[in-house]
Amino acid sequence: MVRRPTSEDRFSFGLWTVGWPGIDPFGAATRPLLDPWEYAGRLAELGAWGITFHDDDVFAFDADEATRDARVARLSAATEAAGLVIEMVTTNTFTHPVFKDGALTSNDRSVRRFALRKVLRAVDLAAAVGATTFVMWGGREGAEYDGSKDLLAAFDRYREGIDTVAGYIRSQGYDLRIALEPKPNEPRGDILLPTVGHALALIAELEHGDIVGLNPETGHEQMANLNYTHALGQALWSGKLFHLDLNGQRGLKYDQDLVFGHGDLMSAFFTVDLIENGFPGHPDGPRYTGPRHFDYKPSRTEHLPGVWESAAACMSTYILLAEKAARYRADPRVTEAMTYAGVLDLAEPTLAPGETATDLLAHDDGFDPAKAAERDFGFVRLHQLAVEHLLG
Ligand SMILES: [Mn+2]
Repeated sequence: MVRRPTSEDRFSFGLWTVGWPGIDPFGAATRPLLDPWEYAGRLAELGAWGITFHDDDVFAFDADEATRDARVARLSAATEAAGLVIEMVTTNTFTHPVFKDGALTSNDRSVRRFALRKVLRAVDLAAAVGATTFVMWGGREGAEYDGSKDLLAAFDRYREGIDTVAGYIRSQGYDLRIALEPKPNEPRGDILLPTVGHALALIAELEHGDIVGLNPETGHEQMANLNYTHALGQALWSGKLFHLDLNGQRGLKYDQDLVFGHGDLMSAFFTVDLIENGFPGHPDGPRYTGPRHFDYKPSRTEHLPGVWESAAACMSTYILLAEKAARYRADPRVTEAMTYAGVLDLAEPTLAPGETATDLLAHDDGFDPAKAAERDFGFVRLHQLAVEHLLG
């Protein structure tokens, strides 16, 4: 029996997740689309703590001011009544045909100016509803054809766009941080900022980079054949893990957005282990303190019961993995295997205090490569212990 999630778990869901009616490039909707406020009560009943949304999840792209305000007010009231928080808001700069060549990096300057206005208005909305993270996913920033984009200018415009938004957040005094969401492809053939590493490199070039971090998504890294837990590790190491999108992906194919753990379960185990327990051997090391946010899609084979079933499954799987990861870390056999493997030795600096490269070159410490090469690391035994905890 899995324990019921509580607000302490800080589980949150995008409205577009449970609210996806099943439209895909080949098929029409398989479920009804509910109003955004109808999802809040149901998610709260399941034990969720928060919700997130794109501007256009709540009001239509071309909604007038009065409609926009009325719908946001209605959602805020429903959210508050359900005891949920709105922890993150983001902008839809990908659905409307105007964004077909991108938003902040469209070749058409008038589109870039319109997109920036739309993003800035969503920042105001985020602050108004009390969100503390503002996600920017540039799904249409990219190309199908290498000759169609001046890449130097595209990075300049991307930097200009993000810095303009970050500067605006700062000038308004909002308690908001931007989290960039990398993705390698889909909907564009190639998307700019395809991985966590690319996004970190762009952040380093920003004027207001201190309030810009990352929102890495499980499936997005795995679509690039990369290790999601490693991506989280480097983002944490860089002080840039601001938010998370947890879901499931099975290998190199379209973005599946499966229930968390319904893809690479072993990888999900180590993802939860890192989030819940931090880096081994670093009790005071950097930790993720944000929401446990799910960005998945209930499969289009499911009708409404399956929607709620799948949302509950994301949370149950997370809880089960967290319990197993805690037992893994507490197991003396794991400590012994980690010690044998040298996992905890990596924290010791390679040079001694005050030692320079010249000192290192001058000093013969009698190291015998042939002898050192005989070392057995025992990584397989350590991993098998993880497998046994995961299975048992
Ligand atoms: Mn996705």
